[in-house]
Amino acid sequence: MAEPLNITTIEQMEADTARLKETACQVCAETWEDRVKAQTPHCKFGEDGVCCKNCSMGPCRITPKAPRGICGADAHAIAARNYVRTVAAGTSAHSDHAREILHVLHSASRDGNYQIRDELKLIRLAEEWGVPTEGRDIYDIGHEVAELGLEEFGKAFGEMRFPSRATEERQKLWRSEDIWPRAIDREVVTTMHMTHMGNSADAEALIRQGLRTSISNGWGGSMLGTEITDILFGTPTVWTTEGNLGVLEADMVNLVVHGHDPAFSEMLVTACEDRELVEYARSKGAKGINVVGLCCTANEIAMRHGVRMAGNFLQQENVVLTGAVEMMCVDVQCIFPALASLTQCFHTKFVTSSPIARIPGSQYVEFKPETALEQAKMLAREAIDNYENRDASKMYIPPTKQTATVGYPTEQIIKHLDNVTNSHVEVTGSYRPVIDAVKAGVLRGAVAIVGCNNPRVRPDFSHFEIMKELIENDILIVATGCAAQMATKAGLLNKDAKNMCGDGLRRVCELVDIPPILHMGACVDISRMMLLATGIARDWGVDTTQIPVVGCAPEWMSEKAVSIANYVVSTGIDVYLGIEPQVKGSSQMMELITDGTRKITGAGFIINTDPHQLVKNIIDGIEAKRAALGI
Ligand code: XCC
Ligand code: SF4
Repeated sequence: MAEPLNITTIEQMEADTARLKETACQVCAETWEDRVKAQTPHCKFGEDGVCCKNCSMGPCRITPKAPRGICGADAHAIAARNYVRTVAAGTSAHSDHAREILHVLHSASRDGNYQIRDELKLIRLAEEWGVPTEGRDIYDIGHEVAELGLEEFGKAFGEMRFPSRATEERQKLWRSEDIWPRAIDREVVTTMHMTHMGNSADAEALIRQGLRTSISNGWGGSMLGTEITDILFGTPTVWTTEGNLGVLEADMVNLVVHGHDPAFSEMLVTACEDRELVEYARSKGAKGINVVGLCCTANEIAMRHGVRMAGNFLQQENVVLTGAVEMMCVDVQCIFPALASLTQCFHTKFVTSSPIARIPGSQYVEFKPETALEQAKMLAREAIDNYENRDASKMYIPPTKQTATVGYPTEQIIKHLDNVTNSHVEVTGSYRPVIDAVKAGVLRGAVAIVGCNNPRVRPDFSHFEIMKELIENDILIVATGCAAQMATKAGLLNKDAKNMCGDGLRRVCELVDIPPILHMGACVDISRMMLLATGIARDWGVDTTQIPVVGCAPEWMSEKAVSIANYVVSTGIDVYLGIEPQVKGSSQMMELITDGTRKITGAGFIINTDPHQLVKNIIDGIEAKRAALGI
């Protein structure tokens, strides 16, 4: 047996939360735990997806006595319409984030606030899109690429570009099934139109539109978000960092960034490195400025700067409850409006920055690329000024933290594989070594574990159990979003975690010098996973649906997650869900999301709310894929 490992258990994390809950009581603040109680039991109609309020004749709710809404829509139509609207909302969120980043690229200049950091990646994308590069200024190329990227949202004719990065088989299938997206905004609008009162009532037609909309996200908005972010801020590299509440420092100015769009957080990181500001913090009695991240913004800056991560989604209130945060700066998505009243119980300043996420009770500083650095410095100064307002009687920082190795985009994975095989030049730049390990059975397969945490289940528990069991069974994990941060908090991104693995995976970790769970980034970076799966399938000579690779969202909660799950299924990859989608009131919808999509894309959802059962389902699924490949 391997030596005992330094792992933070769920019980330890819960003990920290319980201790911080005492502070909440002391300052008379409520937290999500209280609101969960107040909201329980949840509305059954909403849970089952059979409440419609798409017109003012309703709301209509489906019961055995009233099987149709006033217009005659049945449970299947209503559940399907609600569901694909969720896909459209999730697609909007990721894609609008990408649009913002494209505008930042469009305004980037040599002497401006934002520069182009990865010129090679820009050139490669320009060539892919037929943008001339010879003898041109890199900023001219960047601006033209940004314009073309922005056209992906609303072009009047034609279709989207990135889906042609998929395997030949996928592309053919997306065409024959007529789900190749035309433009991002167009698919979202079509979905909203189809679900307007008096339009589609056919659940299957709606599901198909949901798939097409989701592809415009995964092979569109999200992929643009990832590519352009890499071009602007650099393609991530491997960093050793730390995660969990213990990254907050008692004797430093703590500035927390939270959200998703790295344009804001990158600038805050830069501002806080400013020597003058660091000196200013010292003059106020602090040892320096400590920038830490929450949610996906944390993933973005951890992978590019090694910035430490304070935690994932359900940890956002805990961070404030330490009483040690001078300022929390947020951009978009996954921000609890509750932070406004909670921060008011402390000295913490709560700064919102985007017209997309306006929260009453926050200090609103609209963030603009032209004035970004100036604004970031102004905020950092304000955070420093706030240091002296701390109230020691309300302060407690749990010391819990773990070391983590993060930053494995596909480029880094390939690089690590090349290091292993650098004696055989012919395999450089390919996934052959992984494929060989999978074929030999040293690795059984891979699982992408993604998504949020969710109080519908014991938070982080499902992630932990599933990750542990998979690596014990020689299944490699790639992770993004709050799932990746759960792994960080637990210590599973530490290279020593190889000692928890089965013999095969442990050998691979040693040989390639990686942890058994590869941190691939934020939620938009699930597009990286699609390209990883595509690269593996190509080098294998099969389609993405055939390789022993699956997706898993054990504790998902957001609309983005529903859009993601749909584009992963569209890519032919099964998705294992630990939380039920809200369609249970329609037998037809349950059939469509689990088996119906299988007939269209070759993949579907497997749903199980018991994490131990779910992990068995995953292993069975991977073994079935192996058997079908004859390995
Ligand atoms: Fe949000 Fe991306 Fe979910 Fe975390 S994982 S709670 S969406 S921060 Ni995407
Ligand atoms: Fe009711 Fe139909 Fe209106 Fe929905 S669209 S609220 S089911 S009448």
